[in-house]
Amino acid sequence: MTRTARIIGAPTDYGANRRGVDMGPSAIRYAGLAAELRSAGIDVEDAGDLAVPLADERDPDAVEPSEGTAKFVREVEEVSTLLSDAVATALADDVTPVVLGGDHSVAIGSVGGSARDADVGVVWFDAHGDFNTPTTSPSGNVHGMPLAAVLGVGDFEGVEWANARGLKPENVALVGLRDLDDTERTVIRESAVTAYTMSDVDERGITDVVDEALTVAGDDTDGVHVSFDLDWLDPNEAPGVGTPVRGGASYREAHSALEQVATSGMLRSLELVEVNPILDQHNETAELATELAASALGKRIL
Ligand code: 4U7
Ligand code: MN
Ligand code: MN
Ligand code: MN
Repeated sequence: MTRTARIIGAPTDYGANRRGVDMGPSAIRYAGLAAELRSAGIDVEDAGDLAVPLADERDPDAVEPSEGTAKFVREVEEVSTLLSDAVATALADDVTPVVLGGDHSVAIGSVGGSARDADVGVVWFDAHGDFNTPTTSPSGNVHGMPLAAVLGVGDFEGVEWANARGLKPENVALVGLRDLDDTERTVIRESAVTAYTMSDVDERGITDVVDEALTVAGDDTDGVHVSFDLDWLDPNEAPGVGTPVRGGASYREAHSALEQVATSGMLRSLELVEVNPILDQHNETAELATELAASALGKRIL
């Protein structure tokens, strides 16, 4: 059966520390996402972009981080609610949501929508843990908090718009970590999520790690949401991201990981986040995002 992908743009940067990721959906479409997916034999619908509150005048540095702050949390809530509905609607229409960020705070909406009426697991490809809470965050930026938000950790306990109904920490796997904040590290250790660092990838190889991550996410669930932060890749491969960290996944490791996702047959929803066209070189990070989406959705060479 041919899979139909529905592209949903979430052009927001309210969760990030710098402007630019709001142009991600546009850059990824310009890089040819729909054509790339169609040439891989996938049917494509484009739902356009969510109506994100206008941000042209805002200055992230104007909001001082203080303990317990989540910057622009009202705007993040608004976008999350819109996105959660769009993702849940796509799934009800029997198509695969492909969400284009936007900063990683959009995961609150996409995971929320994916896990609204089903038990869902999550594989989180990222240099970062995204497990801060307003209390532990050194920055106050919500893109460093979405996993804690959907799991209801700390300040997020009982926050209905943020918590994902059908998601348990036992079904969350983080892959490729290499930059955690001190308190965030402790919270991850104490949580029931499974976390693999880049050292695990070095020692065991990407295939073994992703295989185990998919087993964790797929254990007794109806499907898997893949949240893909482009900063998971090494900055040499993906320069157009807001918070680059050296020592990331290679081009081949990234394709291989997402080909494994496709082969598993468990992919329920996908998101590609944190592409920042302002920092990119010749749109190559957006092009990479289009290629990787095709791999995740089942593109085959032969
Ligand atoms: B991304 C950070 F302090 N941990 O919380 C924070 F280092 O979605 C970075 O993974 C978060 O890109 C990065 O602000 C968020 C920081
Ligand atoms: Mn992230
Ligand atoms: Mn990241
Ligand atoms: Mn980032």
